[in-house]
Amino acid sequence: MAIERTLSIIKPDGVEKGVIGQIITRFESNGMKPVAIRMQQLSRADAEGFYAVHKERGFFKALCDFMVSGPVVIMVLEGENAVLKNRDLMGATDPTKAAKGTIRADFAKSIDANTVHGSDSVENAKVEVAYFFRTTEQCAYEWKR
Ligand code: IDP
Ligand code: MG
Repeated sequence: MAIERTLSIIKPDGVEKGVIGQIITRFESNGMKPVAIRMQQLSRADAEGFYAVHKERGFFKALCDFMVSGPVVIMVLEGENAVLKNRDLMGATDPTKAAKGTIRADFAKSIDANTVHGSDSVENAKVEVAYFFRTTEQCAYEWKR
């Protein structure tokens, strides 16, 4: 399997709840390593640009309002099959439908405040990683097998 990189965001509700460490532990215990991490208060322009694919959707304004409501933790995760693995660990978008033991099932309150973002394809991961991190801000990690 290929080593991939994916973008993960711990949304304002996850930061507020104090579960940054627990969420990163889930990534690390499932074979993914952060290669870049930054805590940031997103501006409205940051949030709208990041979620531009959803700009015609009814929930776009609420989503951007939520994403600027407090600081987030943005990170690049690296590991085998990282894009899908992260999506599996996150659980479904709607936390009431998320599988038991997933991040959203365990920590999320609602579809708006659903604790984490994760890229949904290798192609989108490249775009999303580049949106937040310069190449020089991403560390190289030598995988020991
Ligand atoms: P994802 O985060 O699981 O990839 P997307 O469909 O890409 O889900 O939507 C981006 C974000 O927009 C979701 O995480 C969620 O917070 C919000 N969202 C998506 N669908 C709805 C909806 O039907 N109502 C309200 N918010 C939504
Ligand atoms: Mg998505």
